[in-house]
Amino acid sequence: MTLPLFADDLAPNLPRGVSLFRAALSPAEQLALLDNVAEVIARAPLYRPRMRNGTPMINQLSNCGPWGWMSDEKGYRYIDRHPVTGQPWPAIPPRLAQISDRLMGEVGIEGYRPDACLVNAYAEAGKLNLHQDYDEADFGWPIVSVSLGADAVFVVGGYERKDPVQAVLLHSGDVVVLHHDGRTRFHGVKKVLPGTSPFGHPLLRDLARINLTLRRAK
Ligand code: MD3
Ligand code: FE
Repeated sequence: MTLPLFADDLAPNLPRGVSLFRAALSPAEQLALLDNVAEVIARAPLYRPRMRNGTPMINQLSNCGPWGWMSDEKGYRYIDRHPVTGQPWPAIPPRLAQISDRLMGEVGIEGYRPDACLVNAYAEAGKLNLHQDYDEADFGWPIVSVSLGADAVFVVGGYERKDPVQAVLLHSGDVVVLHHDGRTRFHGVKKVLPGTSPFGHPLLRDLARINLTLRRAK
């Protein structure tokens, strides 16, 4: 018998405020979203921001919505246009806003109007070091995360970097809602599992995994 890598994969016991919706999106919805992401990055090209210390980030990113997340030597912030092209960010695809609305109904949150969506583009060697999302004005609003493409080992911990973390395998079509006391937990992506995407798409020729995070920035 082969031991599964994640014995609790089907029903992981995640902390309060970290709500995982497995296979929330059908394959057709995922492919349509990937088409929308392709349209977004045609207008707002992926680029590799620098961290505060000047080193380039591992993943490329872009944004849609009125505000986009940005990092450089001046630090982290939300800006209203692409830092390379100078153009305003494209609109949040209606399909993505609808997915968020649907899940807000399930977690019982009213009045969530995301004004930013970060597009994280992972190559096969992509990862995201343990961090907190701390650049938004009001942590009372949730973050909605949509995974597309290859599986990824996601980790979520506590409120201090040294706190123990729990690993969860995220698949294409999974959606995570971070709310309440889940919102400010440390989290990251340890690794992408190359070749695990359930389908092909032009975007997934050069990229392994796309993660979309809807946020209320301001
Ligand atoms: C848990 N993205 O963009 S999404 C990020 O898969 C980010 O690309 C990861 O972390 C990714 O900032 C993880 C899931 C996620 C997002 C925000 C969280 C999990 C979170 C905030 C608090 C706790
Ligand atoms: Fe994050």
